[in-house]
Amino acid sequence: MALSSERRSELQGIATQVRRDILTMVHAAGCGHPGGPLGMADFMTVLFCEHLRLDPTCLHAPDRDRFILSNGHTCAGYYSLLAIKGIIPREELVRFRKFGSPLQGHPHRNPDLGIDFSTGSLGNGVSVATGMAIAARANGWDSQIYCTSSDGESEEGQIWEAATSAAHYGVGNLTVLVDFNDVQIDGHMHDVMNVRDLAQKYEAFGWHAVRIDGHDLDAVDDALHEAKAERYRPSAIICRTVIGKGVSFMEDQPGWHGVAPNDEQYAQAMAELGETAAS
Ligand SMILES: Cc1ncc(C[n+]2csc(CCOP(=O)(O)OP(=O)(O)O)c2C)c(N)n1
Repeated sequence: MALSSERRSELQGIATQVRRDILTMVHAAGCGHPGGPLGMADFMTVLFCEHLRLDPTCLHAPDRDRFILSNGHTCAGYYSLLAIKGIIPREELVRFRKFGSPLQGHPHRNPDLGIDFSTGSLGNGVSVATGMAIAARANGWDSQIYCTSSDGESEEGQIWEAATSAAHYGVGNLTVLVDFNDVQIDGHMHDVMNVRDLAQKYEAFGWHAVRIDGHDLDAVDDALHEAKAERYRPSAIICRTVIGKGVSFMEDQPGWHGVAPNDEQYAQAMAELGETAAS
């Protein structure tokens, strides 16, 4: 079950590629959200490349796994991974946020691109994912439903209505990965709105919940295996991350929540990532 050292270094290379794509897309668009997806790149890479059953061969299969990016503003990394999986043509990535592109600044549902739900208005994704999990079970499908959320999004009351329902209906096929970087749009969470221990909260709502280092590929992989083994409880994986991870001047800086790097910053960031990029 554990990642081999070869696979771990391949995944590290893919996560670096995702980070480079995020910067290239946001820089080309001149706007967007680089910080969040840079922090999520490691756990999203493990999810997409090791667990999520979504690729060009099963795109339209009703019983495939589903994915919802409930913190929709972090979509640059999501689109990069869809390209890495061969679902989105790579050349589309630089049209991110451009007029006419299917890759807008928040995900727009598109069955041909494997985008399972439109998000951006925070708070909705866990509810929709709960519905998908109930539907999959009712149809007898062996699908896992994955949904990301964030510490900032956890301020939304609807998250906790969904958490109540998911536990009530015992959807063991639902896994929520929460990006806990202690940052939201207006600053650090602990200054703006302290949501405290989200693992304890999910547990209190009847979920299986764990706290992990969201940059530790093995910890993410283990947590996803454990979540899949849960039959009757939904799972929450609280991933501790650093916003802007991988780019020295963006790390733990709330200012990089939603600003594009200028040419000089972009060059510096890409140089930093180049040192460890996949060949
Ligand atoms: C319902 C709703 N309210 C407000 C916003 C504006 N908004 C966009 S991102 C964001 C902060 C979300 O926090 P988090 O996801 O933790 O931010 P990050 O870690 O990506 O910086 C807010 C309030 C929104 N998209 N939807």
